[in-house]
Amino acid sequence: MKQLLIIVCCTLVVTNAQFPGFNIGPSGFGGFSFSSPLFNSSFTPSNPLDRISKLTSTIGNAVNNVQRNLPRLPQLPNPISAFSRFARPSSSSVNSNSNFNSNQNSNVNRVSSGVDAARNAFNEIMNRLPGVPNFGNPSDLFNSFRDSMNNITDQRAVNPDQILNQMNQFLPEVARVMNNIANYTKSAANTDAWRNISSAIRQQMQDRIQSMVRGFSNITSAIRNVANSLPNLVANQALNTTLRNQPFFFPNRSGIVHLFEWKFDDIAEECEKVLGPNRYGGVQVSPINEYLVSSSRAWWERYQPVSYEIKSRSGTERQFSDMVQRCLKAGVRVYVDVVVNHMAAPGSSTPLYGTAGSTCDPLAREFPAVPFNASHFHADCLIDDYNNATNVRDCELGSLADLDQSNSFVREKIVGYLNHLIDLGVAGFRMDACKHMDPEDLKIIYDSLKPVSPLYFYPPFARPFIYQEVIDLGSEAVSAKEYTDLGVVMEFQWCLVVGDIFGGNLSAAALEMLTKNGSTGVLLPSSQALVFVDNHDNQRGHGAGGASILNYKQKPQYIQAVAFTLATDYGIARVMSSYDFSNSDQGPPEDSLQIIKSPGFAADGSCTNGWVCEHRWPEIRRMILFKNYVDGTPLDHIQSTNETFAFCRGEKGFIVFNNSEDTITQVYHTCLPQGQYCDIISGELSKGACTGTVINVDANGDAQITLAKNSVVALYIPSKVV
Ligand code: LAG
Ligand code: CA
Repeated sequence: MKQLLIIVCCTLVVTNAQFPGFNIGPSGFGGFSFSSPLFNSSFTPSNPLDRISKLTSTIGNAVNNVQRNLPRLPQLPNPISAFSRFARPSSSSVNSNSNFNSNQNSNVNRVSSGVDAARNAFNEIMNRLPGVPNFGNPSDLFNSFRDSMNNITDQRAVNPDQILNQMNQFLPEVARVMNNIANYTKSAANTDAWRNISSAIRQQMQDRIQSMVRGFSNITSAIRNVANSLPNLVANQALNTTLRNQPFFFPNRSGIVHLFEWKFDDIAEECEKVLGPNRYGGVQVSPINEYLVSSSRAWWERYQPVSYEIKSRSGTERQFSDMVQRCLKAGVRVYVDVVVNHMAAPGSSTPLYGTAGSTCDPLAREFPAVPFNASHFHADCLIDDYNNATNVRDCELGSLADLDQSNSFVREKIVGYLNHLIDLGVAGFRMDACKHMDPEDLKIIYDSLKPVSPLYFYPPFARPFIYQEVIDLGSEAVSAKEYTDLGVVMEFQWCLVVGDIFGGNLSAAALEMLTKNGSTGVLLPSSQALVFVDNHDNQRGHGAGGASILNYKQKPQYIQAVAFTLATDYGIARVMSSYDFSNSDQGPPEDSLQIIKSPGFAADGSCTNGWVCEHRWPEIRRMILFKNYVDGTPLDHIQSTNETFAFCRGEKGFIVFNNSEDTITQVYHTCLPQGQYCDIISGELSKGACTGTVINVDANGDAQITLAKNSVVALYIPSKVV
């Protein structure tokens, strides 16, 4: 684990060049910083690799110095005049001109050859990454580095320790070069002698400075390439992500909140104020690429793509990228809803317009902003037979133009879009409409994706998290099982069963099938399943599930269902966060210009302006804390009747449900140490006092509990009053 973090850190440092704003090269210089709490905390002083962290910050400082001293140079047509403009009288200009000239000349020589050397070296490394050599002479460093790679054919044979040792050796060299450059630019900025040098030397300098600038820019991209190639090296060393089932939650966090239709700026703030502090694991955003502007601005316009430009009712690419970084800083991962089965459907007029202003003609299959044309789509036919997999996959879902994912250009465009999102720091994807795409094609697409970048605190070489929408209630030609080798699959039976149980149509005892042990043979394997009470479709009668599905409108039942989903040990949990709706097409709250309204917040933390914000409901956010706390404990001591269902999570937590219309009092075994516990559904422990129901657990771990109709009581160690 330690090694893992270290690789993350070093790569993080070396590749900080990827952060927006840092851009060395002819277009100018921006901010550059290495600070990161994770980075700092990952090194212990006794660690021999501590040195790497020090060196990398030395390099960072040097680069900062270079930037500080050279700020405007590349933007001006004549670098020499830029230099003289920078030149300020200083005591150092007492040097005689000739001395100064020859000193500076040799400085420039040294620097530009240093830059060239570093650039070449980085390019070499990039071509062939670290092996296992010993370096003697620093000047042979980079070559040895490359040569040592020649014999390595099996990635699994690569030893990360040795690679880190090499880092230890090559970073000083980089630091040295960068420091030289920094010193040089400092002296250049502090003297006015530049004005006096001969025109011949000026010319030479101009050339060299330009080559230096080019060198910088090459180094930057080479470093970036090194970092991007690094993930191919030690695959599988740390964490097996080949099943793409790791959501990459930060420690002691879990649960993905779908902030349906939210704007990026609002999501960023929500990450900082609510999701981070309440220890949610991640946030799912609604489709962010350009889609159809529908006349009614229905929510479902997001499922009619027009291009892969990131511009939606939620905001621009810039806003999205800022949001990802702010959420990451708050410890919250970001997942994007990705629609690539189809493009927009024909409408009543032509052309149709997208949210970025692009036009398209879906009937003619023309989407010039991608560009897609008729050759990239399946032949025209409507899906009309769910017992026929080919019909389901190669025909149109409700006349949405059906992309042909076996076409290499189509794949390339999809992979390009997803890789771009990875570059922006996302942890993974909700893949829309997977039932309607061939798993073989999806496999090729997923296999072509880059690893998530260590720059954003992912383990090295990890594959993105993928959760696929395959609505399988057991009766169709396409089954969810066809997709579980590719990534996680949404378990839609969950919505149905949990809805029927808490809706009062099924015995509470049936909850057992929603535990890891009880689910075998009934549900998908727990490690490949994502579960939720409702999603943006079935909460409003779209998709499947009909009247069984619970949503925020049935509050007590809904809270029970969500509490159960978060308390059990099955699957990865997602929490729906809605806006209030009265008809099933209705889009998000908007103003008179059709701009989505930001949520407002009442004093008690609940949302206003038409937003429901289930994720802020105290019962739900406290259950996230419960979930995190009991993570890894066994689910046992199941106690069930037709109306009630209770279980322990190790000796850390206990929960009990009553799905009947009657009040029930009963004694339960809680597995908890003796004491008084605050029920975290009805209240919480605040300054040592419980604002809700207090439950007495006796010396045997038993407690008499009275449950109101359709209610749940949850206790855990942190809610112990005394
Ligand atoms: C999904 N998963 O497989 C999404 O979760 C779901 O929200 C999408 O349907 C669907 N697949 C396609 O991505 C949604 C609405 C549909 C809507 C569609 C496209 O549930 O009702 O269809 O997005 O916008 C709409 C109209 C249809 C019409 C269609 C084409 O509602 O009546 O046939 O557009 O014009
Ligand atoms: Ca299809």
